[in-house]
Amino acid sequence: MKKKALITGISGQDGSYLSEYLLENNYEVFGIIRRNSIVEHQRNRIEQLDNQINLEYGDLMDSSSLERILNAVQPNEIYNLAAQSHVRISFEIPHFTLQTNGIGVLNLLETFRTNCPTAKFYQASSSEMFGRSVDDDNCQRETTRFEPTSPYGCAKVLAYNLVKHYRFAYSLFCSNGILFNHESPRRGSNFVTNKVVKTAVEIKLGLKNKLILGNMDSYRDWGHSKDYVVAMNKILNHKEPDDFVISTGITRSVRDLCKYVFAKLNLEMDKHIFQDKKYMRPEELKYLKGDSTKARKILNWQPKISFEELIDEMIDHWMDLFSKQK
Ligand code: G4F
Repeated sequence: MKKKALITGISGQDGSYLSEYLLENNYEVFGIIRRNSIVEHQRNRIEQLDNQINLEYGDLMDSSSLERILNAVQPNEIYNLAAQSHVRISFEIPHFTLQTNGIGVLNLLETFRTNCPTAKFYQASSSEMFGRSVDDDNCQRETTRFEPTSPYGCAKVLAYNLVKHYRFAYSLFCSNGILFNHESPRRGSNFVTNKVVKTAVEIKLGLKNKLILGNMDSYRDWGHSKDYVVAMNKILNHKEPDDFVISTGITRSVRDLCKYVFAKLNLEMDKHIFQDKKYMRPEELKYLKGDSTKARKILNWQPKISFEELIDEMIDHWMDLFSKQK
């Protein structure tokens, strides 16, 4: 019998790569999508999988939909990837972010506990939970304290704690993957990597002249989403529920990212990049560098795609797309 995986947020970057990975590994894949007035927007990352996955309309804020779906599917594995995932926007819609990323997780945990308690539950926790906190060796790991610096980070800490609570209180298999930033050509183009790459390619092709950014001096540990979905599956197939940091261990500033992309495209940064307060955050998370030793040792996981390969793939993606359009 094939294992059944249920993915919330299946139409997002990670949901689409995870679906592909699970299908390759002989899973039956079910996904929850939210109603959207433009249907194509929800499906463009997963349309290549149209006949291979089962989609259901639902919402983390609608417990009746969760109950209907979990009850009918009886999944072996639940991956909760649904979220309001944009940190800066979480300052503008803090209530919605807390509801979806915090209470929404509680709704899903309760539905899981009461409808299919033998399933395994993965929660998409985030390095944003570390916020201001860095260990003495300049890394963040599973034992680093959480000091979130955004409504998004606060909500993710709530969800992380709920997941641990359900593990201990009800002996359920619930695990947190604490993922550092992970990108790909499927990343939303309002996140910094894809914004920089897409706009730089547009500048190269003469379609735009300016790239307007916020803070260029924050540091992030960027990996490839394709590598990180493998870790999600390994976390749920470990013998016991636990929490794991997933990261590359290499950190770079937004400025370094721009330097790499602009050099690759033979463009001068100073001529094209400008900063605007509107992209700055009321409080910035300045520095992320993950130590994923635990996942590397216990799960035998490691990232395979380098930063350079990741960014080159993103550049090629936009070059192909815009060149075709031209
Ligand atoms: O790409 P970002 O928006 O990602 P951020 O805020 O680190 O969050 C991402 O990673 C988290 C993991 O730690 C996830 F949990 C979360 O869901 C999301 O996937 O911003 C990265 C950095 C920030 O310091 C930001 O201030 O880039 C800086 N930045 C500078 N200019 C900008 C811009 N970010 C965006 N989105 N847009 C800009 O114009």
